[in-house]
Amino acid sequence: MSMLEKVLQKQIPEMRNDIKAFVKEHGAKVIGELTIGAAFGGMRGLKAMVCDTSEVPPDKGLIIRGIPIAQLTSKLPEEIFWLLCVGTLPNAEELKDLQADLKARAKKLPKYAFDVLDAMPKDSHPMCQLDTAILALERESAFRANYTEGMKKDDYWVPMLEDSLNIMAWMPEIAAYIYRKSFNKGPRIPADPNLDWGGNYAHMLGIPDPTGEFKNLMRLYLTLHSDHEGGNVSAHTCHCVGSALSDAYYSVSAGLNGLAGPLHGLANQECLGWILETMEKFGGAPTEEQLAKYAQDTLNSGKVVPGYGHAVLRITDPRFDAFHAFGAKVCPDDPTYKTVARVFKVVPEVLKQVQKIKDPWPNVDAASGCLLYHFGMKEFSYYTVLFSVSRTMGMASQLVVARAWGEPIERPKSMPTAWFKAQAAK
Ligand code: HAX
Repeated sequence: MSMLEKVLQKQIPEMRNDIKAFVKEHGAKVIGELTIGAAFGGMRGLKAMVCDTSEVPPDKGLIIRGIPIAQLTSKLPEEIFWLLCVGTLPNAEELKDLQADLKARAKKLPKYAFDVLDAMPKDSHPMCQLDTAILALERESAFRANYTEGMKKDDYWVPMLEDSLNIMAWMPEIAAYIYRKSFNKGPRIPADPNLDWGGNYAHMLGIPDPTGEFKNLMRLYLTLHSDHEGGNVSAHTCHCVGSALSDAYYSVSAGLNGLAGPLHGLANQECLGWILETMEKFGGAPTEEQLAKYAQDTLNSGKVVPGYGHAVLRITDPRFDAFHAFGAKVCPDDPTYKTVARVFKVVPEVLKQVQKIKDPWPNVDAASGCLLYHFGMKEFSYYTVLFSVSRTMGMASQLVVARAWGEPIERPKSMPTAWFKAQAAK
């Protein structure tokens, strides 16, 4: 048994009993109110879901198990996965055990995953390819096999962890293959057994990396995107599908389909596109005045300025700050990075003039693209796949935790518009 499973085995019964007792005692307490605006407004602000892996206070940004993301930027993504699942960071021995487990699992990636990808048109969107490959691997699900045999409810989390770890272990090789295949980068690059999870993904992508900074960028990228509480589209979708006891392959693939939307994960591909558009229009890094005008023109044409705004945050996203700082260290003179830094100076002021925009500040997607571009990863349509590899950690850990405490099937009540109108008339 892996050290991760052992630690969880110890802590889960207590967590389960604690939640059960809490709900039994306080289940009838009222903790909020529901407005018509929230019902018609994407359920904004409705505190009706439980997520213990991370939280996102609007004025602080991402906090993973009590630790602000700004304090986690030097950690490896595997350490973050452990933190998400367990609630504390792993010690050196535990980290080593998790890394060895992921490497052993990676070797068992079924080859038919590549056959499925090879059968798809080369120009299928990389996100569609990724989601399809993960879904195809559902055949391997330990959860489904155990459920069919009649496993006890208290044990659901064990095969859910098993499936989640396999998806985590297989994700980098599948994602790297999609990159190399879709963009004619040459044959698949075998894993390097000496590298960590994130470093190995960077290695298998095959981006030239003489300084090792691309590997560092990937580690940072995977850490920063790992989780963002439970209500965002991908986390919520994964969670909802999982609540029907669909296994991790079904659930993660479903969550990734949500991440592929332009208002969610796809924004990072759109964001760099917007930056490059400005550079093309003005023949290099635009001035602050030119950028302000371009942002205004974007708004006037009815489009959003990608990389800015957030459904929950009301500050500059600390994950943006982390990328910004990485760029300042590694490529301060890169014209695309310079443009991103300049946009950060002027765009919030432009967006502040639009009353309806609640958050004029940059989100995580505003800076990541220019760093990828700097290292030569110029295929925008691939960027959300990087996000997906990372967000798998959040979705998978949330699935394990939900099965651990026995969360029931999700089933909010919907009502017709006429019912809401009748309530308003009362
Ligand atoms: N540019 C122009 N208009 C914007 C805007 C922006 N950057 N951000 C918000 N608005 C508009 C909204 O479109 C909305 O207009 P309508 O009422 O006409 O539809 C209005 O302002 C109110 O929106 P809000 O309440 O401030 O924000 P929402 O919670 O509705 O939406 C979004 C949050 C992130 C979707 C939004 O800010 C947006 O579209 N931003 C640009 C796209 C983007 O960067 N997405 C990535 C977000 C991070 C993420 O999840 N990554 O996965």
